[in-house]
Amino acid sequence: MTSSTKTKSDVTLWGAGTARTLRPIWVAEELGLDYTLNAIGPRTGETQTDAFTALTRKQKIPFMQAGAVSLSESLAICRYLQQAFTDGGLAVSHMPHDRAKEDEWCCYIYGELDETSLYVMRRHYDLTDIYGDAPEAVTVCRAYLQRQFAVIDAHLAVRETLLDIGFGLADIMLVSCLDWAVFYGEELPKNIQAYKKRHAARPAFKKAMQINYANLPEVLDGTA
Ligand SMILES: N[C@@H](CCC(=O)N[C@@H](CS)C(=O)NCC(=O)O)C(=O)O
Repeated sequence: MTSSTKTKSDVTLWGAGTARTLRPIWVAEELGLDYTLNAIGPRTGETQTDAFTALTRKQKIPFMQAGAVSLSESLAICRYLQQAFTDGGLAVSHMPHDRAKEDEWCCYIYGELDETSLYVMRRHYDLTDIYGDAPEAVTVCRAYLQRQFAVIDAHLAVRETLLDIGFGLADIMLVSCLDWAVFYGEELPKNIQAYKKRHAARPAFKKAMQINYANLPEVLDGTA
């Protein structure tokens, strides 16, 4: 993954194939970074090897190393890249209130959409062989997700991006959850649909999708 037009970096990412691994790859592509990707997948055994466990005892992807910095957690990795490489295509929050607003959106999206709704659905709708079938929990999660979508849809009625400073980290968090929701059969409200269409046209998004789902062509061609 090297090119003369890319920003040199010592960033290495681990992980591909999920909405969470898409995030740091997308950020790296927006920033035009020259990075190395070890495209290990979830539930392949690759997160359980001795070598990967020595990097992170969590045995989770995504994971990142850059010099002496080692990070797990998709949001933390994205935040690090956004702050460490400020010359790319992402808005950077310098003012305390912008930074706090960005954190507010990122925490909301991560806590309410990803962890509380979509990941519970992943466990009890998608991965029932491992975590068990829980149709009632999935129904409640779907309703909860739509309540959060209504909040976001109202916010996006008069905006192109979540924050006034422009396209950035919070948008990457949100779009990654929108694709995930659609994949689980959820309808997106009108303003969110337009927002998703607008940002899915970004070249860095398209490239990140190709990289992240290289081993899952059914996700890319919509037949999954
Ligand atoms: N909060 C973490 C969650 C990471 C996570 O749970 N990753 C899953 C894949 S989406 C994983 O690595 N599971 C272990 C495995 O599948 O081997 C993040 O956002 O990075």
